[in-house]
Amino acid sequence: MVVMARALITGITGQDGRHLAEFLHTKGYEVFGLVKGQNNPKAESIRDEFPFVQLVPGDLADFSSLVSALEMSQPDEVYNLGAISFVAMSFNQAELTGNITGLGVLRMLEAIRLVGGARKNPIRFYQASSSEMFGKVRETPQTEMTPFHPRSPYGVAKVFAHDITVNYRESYDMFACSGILFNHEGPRRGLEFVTRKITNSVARIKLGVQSELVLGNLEAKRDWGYAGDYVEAMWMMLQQPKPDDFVVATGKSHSIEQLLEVAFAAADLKDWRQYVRQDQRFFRPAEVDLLIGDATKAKTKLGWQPKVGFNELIEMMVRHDIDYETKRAK
Ligand code: GDR
Repeated sequence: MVVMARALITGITGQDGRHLAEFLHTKGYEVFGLVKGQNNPKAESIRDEFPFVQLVPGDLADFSSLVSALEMSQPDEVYNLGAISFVAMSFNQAELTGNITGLGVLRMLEAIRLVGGARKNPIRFYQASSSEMFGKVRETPQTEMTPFHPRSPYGVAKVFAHDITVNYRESYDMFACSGILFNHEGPRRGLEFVTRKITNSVARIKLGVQSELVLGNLEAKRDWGYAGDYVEAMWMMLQQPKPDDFVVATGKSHSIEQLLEVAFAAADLKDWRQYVRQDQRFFRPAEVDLLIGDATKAKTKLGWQPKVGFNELIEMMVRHDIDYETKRAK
């Protein structure tokens, strides 16, 4: 009898949770997804889109719910993608961000120690670490060895989460890995993030239902890759003989202005400047100016490579948003 591997994903309703659930399903996994709240509309959409996912109730703010979720799903692998993930929001809801994005990881590690301790095969744990931990960067490009200097409550919480994951690996010999993922995008990205905000607005401007696009800092530079490529790296990390941390990035950086250039051109709209206005309300109290990752370790040890380039990614998102907005207008 073939025994299917079992995976529990927190953050299943987010962009990465959806990509990872799909990916693990194609690999033959039994996929469980942690969902919080009562009558959660996002959980409903997971039921509709991914009927193979078994939803398990629980919340990263509630330790005993995590213990129950682990007992119920009996996972071989846990992917912790759940977080307050919007950097701008973390400035207004700093305590909540610390509790979910930071302490939530400690609760999950403790729950795994408690439930997984008696198992023959230890539960393998993946933590979604972030390039936001590098913040005011100490060196360029950033590697696994670059010191952290976070610039937001989100970044600070992710540093705690990263360090506690390393600490549990070293203290309790847990199979715990962190993927330090740089920005990763795609049509499933939430509308609050700058790539999707831009590609969706481009689509709406093209269709004549929006006239301007209001943004914050246009000078920030990010290393943007495709989310579908990045979830494969998460899985690869948990298949290694030993747990470790890996940077996952494309090694190429672009400014928001370059992003605007490519996105407007993808819809045959000339001169993005005539549509874009800047407003103080979208600037952050502290900014991360430049991120560019060096994924040499992931390439050599995991055999991972990004497949989708920057222009291709943005063009894919604009195409998707034109279809999406056309259907919505009907
Ligand atoms: P980021 O992503 O903060 O890098 O974190 P986001 O897309 O929100 O911002 C990228 C850059 O764009 C600038 N910007 C704006 N951003 C938004 N959202 N809206 C605007 O109107 C706007 N105008 C300019 C921002 O100032 C910033 O410099 C993402 C998240 O997914 C994190 O959870 C993840 O950890 C990191 O990527 C890697």
